[in-house]
Amino acid sequence: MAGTVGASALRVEEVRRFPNGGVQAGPALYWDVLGLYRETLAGIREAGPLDGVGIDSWAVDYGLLDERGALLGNPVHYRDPRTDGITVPVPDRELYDVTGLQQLPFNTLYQLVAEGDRLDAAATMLLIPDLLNYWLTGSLGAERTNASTTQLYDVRARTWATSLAVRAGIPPRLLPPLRDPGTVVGEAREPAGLPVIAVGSHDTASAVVAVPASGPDFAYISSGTWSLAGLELPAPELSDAALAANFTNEGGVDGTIRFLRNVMGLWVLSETLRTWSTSDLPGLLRAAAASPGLAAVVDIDAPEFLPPGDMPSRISAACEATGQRPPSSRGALVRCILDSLALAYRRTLRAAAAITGRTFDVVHIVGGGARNELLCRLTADACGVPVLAGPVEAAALGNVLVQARALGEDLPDLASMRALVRETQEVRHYEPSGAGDWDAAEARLALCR
Ligand code: LRH
Repeated sequence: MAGTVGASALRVEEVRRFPNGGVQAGPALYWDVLGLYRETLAGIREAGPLDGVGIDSWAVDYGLLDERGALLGNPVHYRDPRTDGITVPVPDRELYDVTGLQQLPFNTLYQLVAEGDRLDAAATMLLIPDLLNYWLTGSLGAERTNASTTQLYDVRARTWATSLAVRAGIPPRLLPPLRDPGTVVGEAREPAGLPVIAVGSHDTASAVVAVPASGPDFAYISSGTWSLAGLELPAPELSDAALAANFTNEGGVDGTIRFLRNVMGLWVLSETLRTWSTSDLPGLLRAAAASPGLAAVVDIDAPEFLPPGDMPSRISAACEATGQRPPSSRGALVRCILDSLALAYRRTLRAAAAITGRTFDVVHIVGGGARNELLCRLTADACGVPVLAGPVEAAALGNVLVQARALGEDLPDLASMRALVRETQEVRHYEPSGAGDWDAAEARLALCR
């Protein structure tokens, strides 16, 4: 994406699009990280003269480098089951006290433990954007918002949690110096001299920068492959209630905390389309809109929906296991996915508010899911507050806003960045319609959980 930022001006446009996804090769599911690097270089070239470049990506995954800085093996995809059954000798309460992170099987901590003695040959671990930055510039470092997703980062001290790493058997030498979003990583080797800037390199951190909130009482859903649903806080929330509800405290831009949960997201829908070998999403969404609402709901966060595969069969099985009639048409199945997502947003956002003692009077949906009108409408109905949907390209906007500030643009704080997003980007408004008995659906699902 190429972005332009100025007084009353903010634009991003697509320069180059390429597929990204898991590559199953033999027993492991990998990323094609060299392909990503090649496409990144091609995209930078195609964008023409630039003032800077910033990279953000999904979290938790990494490459290991040897002493010379050469890649040791191909980065593994977090949906690979290699962390199944992996544990660390640190009690959950203590782990949460230090890192504030939700337990997800694919947190970097567990992935590194799963590496076993392969770590012996490694000198450095670089998360994906840091790895691409290293290849671009030769500079080694760990940008803070993404470092905060590893479960190896001390959320209060804002340092690597080295003693925790040692107890888990992870050599602290692997953890490179931390850098803040908005600092300069270095100059690209190609095109020579191009400033490479650390942004909120966790895509969700960049997306939350571009949430067009006008006041403090908002909830957000960064909606894409995952739906990251939660609140922005000034400090981590590490209470027993937060631990029990498995909320995460990820680091945001400007020292904020993203208090949220990973809801399984549109991944379930995209895997459904892949299973059916169709790309007719608009047709399926029309059929879903015409299907009766809340006919069947599943716990979309259940672990069986994490790995790639046949989601329609898994959804039917989940309905049967909970005494509900499985959806009998494609439209009904897509409706079941969207109803279940909206129900998970309601559960998650209400829990976030209850745990923190805060309230929200609007839910912002940013990212690709903001285009899905039915999902936005269902979210407004489920949560009982208005939904403001957009911008779709929130992560790219948050990325260029932080770059622009680093390069001298007058955007002193998140509020000024969000004001510029409000002024320049399309945002759609959905009022709750009162349709659907969401209380009953929630109670029905709670009984089955
Ligand atoms: C979204 C995301 C999310 C992480 C997941 C691995 O793209 O970065 O915030 O939990 O990918």
